Amino acid sequence: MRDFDVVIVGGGSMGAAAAYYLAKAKQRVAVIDRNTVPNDQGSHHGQTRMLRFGYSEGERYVPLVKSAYELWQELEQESNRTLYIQSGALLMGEEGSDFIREVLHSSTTHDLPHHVFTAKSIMKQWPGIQLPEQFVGVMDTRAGFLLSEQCVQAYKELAQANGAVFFEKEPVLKIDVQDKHVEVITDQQAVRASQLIVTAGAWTHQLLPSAQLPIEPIRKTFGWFEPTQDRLYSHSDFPCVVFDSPLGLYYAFPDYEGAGFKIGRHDGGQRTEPEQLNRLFGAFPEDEQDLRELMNTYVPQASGDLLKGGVCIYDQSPDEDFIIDRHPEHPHILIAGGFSGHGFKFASVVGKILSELALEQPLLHTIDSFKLSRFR
Ligand code: PYC
Repeated sequence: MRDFDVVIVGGGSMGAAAAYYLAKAKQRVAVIDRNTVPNDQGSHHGQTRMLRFGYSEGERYVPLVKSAYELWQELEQESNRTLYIQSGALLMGEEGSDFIREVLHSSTTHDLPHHVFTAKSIMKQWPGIQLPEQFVGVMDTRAGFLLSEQCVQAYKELAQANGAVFFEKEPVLKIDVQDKHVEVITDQQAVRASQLIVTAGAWTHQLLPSAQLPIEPIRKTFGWFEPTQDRLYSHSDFPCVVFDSPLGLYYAFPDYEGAGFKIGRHDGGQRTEPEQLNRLFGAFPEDEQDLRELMNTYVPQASGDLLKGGVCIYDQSPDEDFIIDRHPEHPHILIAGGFSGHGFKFASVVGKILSELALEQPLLHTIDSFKLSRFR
């Protein structure tokens, strides 16, 4: 049996980042994933993820986003890759809505650079957007998008360069918890470590039934569309956008490197388990219909041919806030999950915090509001 200081189950964005920080701290680290790292089976594939500062999910996330951003910048430098495109993000909704109020509250409380636009001024500045007059938009100027698979790849390569070992395509069959160590049995081997970190996204609750994690996997779809008018939605002229609309909560990305206009729906989706997930975009009529309806209403020239569709999976917590904590019965097991479809941007800082927890160092940020005890 091979021995490590820390074994990480789940080599997606959070796990790969944690592996990097721990390997850099001279820990002997193993990462085990049922798929390759990166892969297109979980929650980090599909080219892009948004990074927003004026946070609609709550002002308490803003200090975390700021740290995450700095750590992504460090990763860009160390990996010598472009990982972040500062396109800005235009967050739109009805004036006075909870969504807009929360974005403004985050922006003003934390003194974030932002501009408020009326519907009319948005349509003038970005002719690809069509809005009813009761809408406003908050432009989060430092926001943008991360190249998600490349971020995971960069963390993996740097973790490996610092000695971390990645066991890919090795499903975990059993986690055997002892007082002072944990054994992880895969379909190929057993590894032992004094600490275990589980960052397995929509598989996390299955891997740790004793933690009774209130995580629900949700099927989500997104698609890339060919705009009917050239350059209207190109990343050099068009920001990331979020629509908090009567049709639902939608996010979209400008056309980057000719991939097309990418759009997905944040609310809704089907409750599933990863084994039952229908990974075929178009398996349900609403996969494309929902996206078309939003585009036809608010970004009509984006709604050209479907270039590509994708399916991913959210690991949803009941309050859509993260779960970052020690296992309630086994303090040598750390859990990070329940990222509820808005976690990717935080992977850098979550990886750092997981490494600090494992090393019993002071934490960069308090994780009190992410504790499991809030559900009990
Ligand atoms: O949190 O910004 C976000 C996001 C975009 C797409 C899914 N989540």
